[in-house]
Amino acid sequence: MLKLLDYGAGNIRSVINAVKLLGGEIDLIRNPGEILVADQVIFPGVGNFGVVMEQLNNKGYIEPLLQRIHGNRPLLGICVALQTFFEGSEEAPERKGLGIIPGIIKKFDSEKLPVPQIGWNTIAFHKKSPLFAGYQGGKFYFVHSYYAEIAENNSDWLLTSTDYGCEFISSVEKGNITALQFHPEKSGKEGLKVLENFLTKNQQSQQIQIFSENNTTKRAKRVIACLDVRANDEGDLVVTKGDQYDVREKGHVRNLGVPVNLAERYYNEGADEITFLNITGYRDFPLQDQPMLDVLKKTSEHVFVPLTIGGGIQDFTDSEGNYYTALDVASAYFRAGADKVSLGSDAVYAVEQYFKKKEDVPKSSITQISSVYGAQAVVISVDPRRVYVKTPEDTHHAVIKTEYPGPEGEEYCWYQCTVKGGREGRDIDVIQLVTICELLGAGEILLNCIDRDGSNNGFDIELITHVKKAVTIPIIASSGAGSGQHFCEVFEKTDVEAALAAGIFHRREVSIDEVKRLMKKSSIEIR
Ligand code: 1PR
Repeated sequence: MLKLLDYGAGNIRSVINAVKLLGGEIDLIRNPGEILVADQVIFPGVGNFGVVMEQLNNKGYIEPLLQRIHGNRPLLGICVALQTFFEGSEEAPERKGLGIIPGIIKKFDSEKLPVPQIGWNTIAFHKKSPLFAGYQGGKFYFVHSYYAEIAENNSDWLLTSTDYGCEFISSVEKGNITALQFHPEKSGKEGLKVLENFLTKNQQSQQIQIFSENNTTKRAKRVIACLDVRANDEGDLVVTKGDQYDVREKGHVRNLGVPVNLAERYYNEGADEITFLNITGYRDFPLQDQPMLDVLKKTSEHVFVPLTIGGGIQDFTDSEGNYYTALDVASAYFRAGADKVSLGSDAVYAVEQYFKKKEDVPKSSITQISSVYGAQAVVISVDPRRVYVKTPEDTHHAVIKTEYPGPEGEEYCWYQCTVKGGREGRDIDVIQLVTICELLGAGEILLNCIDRDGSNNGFDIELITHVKKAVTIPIIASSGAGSGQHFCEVFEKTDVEAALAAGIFHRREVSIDEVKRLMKKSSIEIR
């Protein structure tokens, strides 16, 4: 019997769905004894090393896990599970790891590349493994800030390595025990093949090719499809799309499709990630009638790339006086199949609070969620709008000199952050927002631009360059894509890690496949 170690980790639904899709059966381990009786165990992992070790300890899982590993009984660890095999981690120096492999998990150097690593990367083999039978040399999805270092005293475990500013261990294996730093359940068909090999105990190790000639691996720029979701006037949940955030046409909410169906279409077309934005989430509390939770649950049955969900993630008291924290809302989304949550309005309020009263910082929703699920699970969706000024002295905000002057010939502008879907401008600029959110624990920025949204005029390169200089976390460029060439432009002119579009994909003006073909032609690395 195949069992999944359930200790409160983030998104375990995707692993369960992947196993089911592959025709397997999987049960949850809910008490320590079951760890030893299962034929095969999957040990999933998302989140903070310290929290994971604490949860394993509280549930009494550490001893049976060690017994299982020392007894060479089949086990597959995923992501932070690999890191727990080591003696400890810089992420939580006060907590001991399982100590099976010598070494301490280190943090990536953000001077070299954005941290966390979020995205698709290849692997270089150091030995053969049946787990990779049939591997075609494709990329896998990684999401982590910490890594295991290659050393002489762990070379007996080293299976593959990957480069991200340095060469790190991307998988380990000894006998029947394997652990992967990447997420096979989020790595499309290539990842599902690895899981299938584990399930079927595929023993064709002789078929494995060693793909990397010089052991240098390659990471891809991500192409993301975004689905703005809300109820239309008939009460149906639809994918909609605005022009500068106005989603109504002749008084009616535009209906561009059914969320689950569109997400599946984009997965099949090669999207590297799917983002759902519950655009009226700030006024309809997401846990009330749960429509977005259902969308996530259904989508994660067929879509095996990362899913991000945003909208309404904030502390909330319902009409019966029940109080929910932003962490409660985020946890419900993770359990439903989300890999990342995105915060819009609440991030702006957190930054306002930060400037008013710095001691409230640990209570911000960003900090709450990232301290449990890890920074990589917290995206900040920024909705900025240009405010033109004649000279930099006309504002206390960070300005840029623009090539696109304002209505009265103004040569400077600053980017004002908004809340409630662009309805309300606040006295916070985009640089204040992203730098403070990074400080509070955010792991990625989804950088929209109201002026460009739905315009088909291309990404706002000036805004992206401005923001990219201010933070070390990854940035997703968003708003304005009108052609495949606009993706090439944003990747060639800026260092963003990902670019997102909505309208052109929904209206079938350009397919994701076509975007990727153009990127490849322009020598931009794709998945
Ligand atoms: O404030 O935490 O409840 O989150 C609400 C979320 O909903 C925010 O992330 C906010 O960006 C989003 N949102 C709110 N209202 C709208 C609207 O359009 N009326 N959508 C909205 C924002 C922005 C994009 C869009 C790109 C690409 N959509 O993600 O998909 O601009 O569009 P394009 O390629 O067609 O140009 P909270």
